[in-house]
This record gives sequence, structure tokens and C-alpha cells, in this order.
Amino acid sequence: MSTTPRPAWIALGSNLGDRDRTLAFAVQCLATEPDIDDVVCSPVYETEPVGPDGQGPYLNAVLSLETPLEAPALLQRMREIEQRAGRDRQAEERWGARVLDLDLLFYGPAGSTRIEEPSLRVPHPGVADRGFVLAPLAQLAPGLVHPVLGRTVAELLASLTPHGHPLPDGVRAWERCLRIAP
Ligand code: A4P
Ligand code: MG
Repeated sequence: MSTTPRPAWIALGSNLGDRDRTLAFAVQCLATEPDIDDVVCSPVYETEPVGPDGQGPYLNAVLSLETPLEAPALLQRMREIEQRAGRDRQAEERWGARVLDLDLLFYGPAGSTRIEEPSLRVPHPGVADRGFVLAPLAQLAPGLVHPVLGRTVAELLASLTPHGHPLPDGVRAWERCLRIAP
């Protein structure tokens, strides 16, 4: 394990069960994990599902954290939290409804680390064209530069946003925010 803490940005999504409660559970789990510090949450958005028909809207958010864990070890912790929240991968179709999805968006100093393994791709390949990721991420880190595309999060979000609208189609602010219990 590395000893130098590094930043990471994680996307949270839920569209099955008590979505609010699941996101709050996930944030609290991450905030209380050993080797994970300085968790900061974005606002929450309700978003139209991208994927197969017949599933309900998602709640999406993004958080940033600091960790000495290497990216694969961090991903492993994320998988464990998905399981604790009741995610059943066997029962899911691709992009189908899920209790909790945690994706590692960016990792390393200024989000600059690039990883291309079958089990882990960083930056997450969906970052640049997903309004449900970019809207919350832009609230936390608008100036973060995508290390492959060379564009900031704010620029990527603007390219998905209809002229004069602050948010992409299908993305709306949710009334409650995520709080980390002391
Ligand atoms: N994997 C590789 N790289 C990563 C990474 N950076 N972070 C591997 C997380 N996992 C990564 O992931 C499948 C496999 O990808 C894992 O075994 C892991 O080793 P997954 O998260 O279980 O599957 P997935 O979520 O179906 O696929 P993917 O490609 O992560 O899709 P997305 O982008 O998460 O899309 N609509 C709305 N409105 N909101 C959503 O949150 N989410 C999805 C899923 C579809 N539609 C949505 C939403
Ligand atoms: Mg995913």
C-alpha cells in the first residue's frame, strides 16, 4: 500500500429501493472506512435512466476523498459497500436498475492517473458523456481536467447542456443533500 494520500472522485447512483437512504448509507460507509479521509459530497440530482426501458429515475451524486489506498484496493472497498447496500449483480442486466452503483471516476493528483485494465479503467469511460455524472462532479471540481480529453469538467458539462440551461436534459436538483454524521 502507498502511504501518500491521493484524491479520488467516486460517482454514486441508485434507482431501486429507498434511494435516499442507500446514498446516505454509502457515503457514511466510505466516510468511516479505514484509510479513507476528507470525504466531500456534491448535491444530489434526480436523473432520467440511461439504459433499458422500464426502470425508474436515479438519484446521483459524486464525492471526493483522500486515500493512501491504490486504485484497485479502493475499487474493492467500493464493491464491498455495494454488497452491504444489497446490490445483487447476478440479478441485473447491463445498465439495468440497481440498488447502488459506485464508479471510480478519477484518481491520483489532480485526477491525472490513467489505468487501462479490464477490471479497472480510470478515468471511468462514461465520464465525458454522462450528464448524471458531470452535473454533480461540476459542483465539486469544475476545473478538474480530464487527463485523456484535456477538457475541464465544466467544459464537458457545458457541451451537454442546452443553451441557456444550467443542467443537461433529464437532470434535476433533488431537494435533500447528503450529510456525513460526525
Ligand atoms: N470497472 C472498470 N472500470 C471501473 C471504474 N472506473 N469504476 C469494472 C467502477 N468499475 C469499473 O461495473 C462493471 C465492471 O466494470 C466491474 O466489474 C468493474 O470491475 P459496474 O459498475 O458493475 O457495471 P455498470 O454500472 O453496469 O457499468 P458501467 O460501465 O460502470 O456503467 P455506468 O456508467 O455506471 O452506467 N442512468 C442514470 N440516470 N444514472 C446512473 O447512475 N448508471 C448506469 C450504469 C446506467 N444508467 C444510468 C446510471
Ligand atoms: Mg457502474
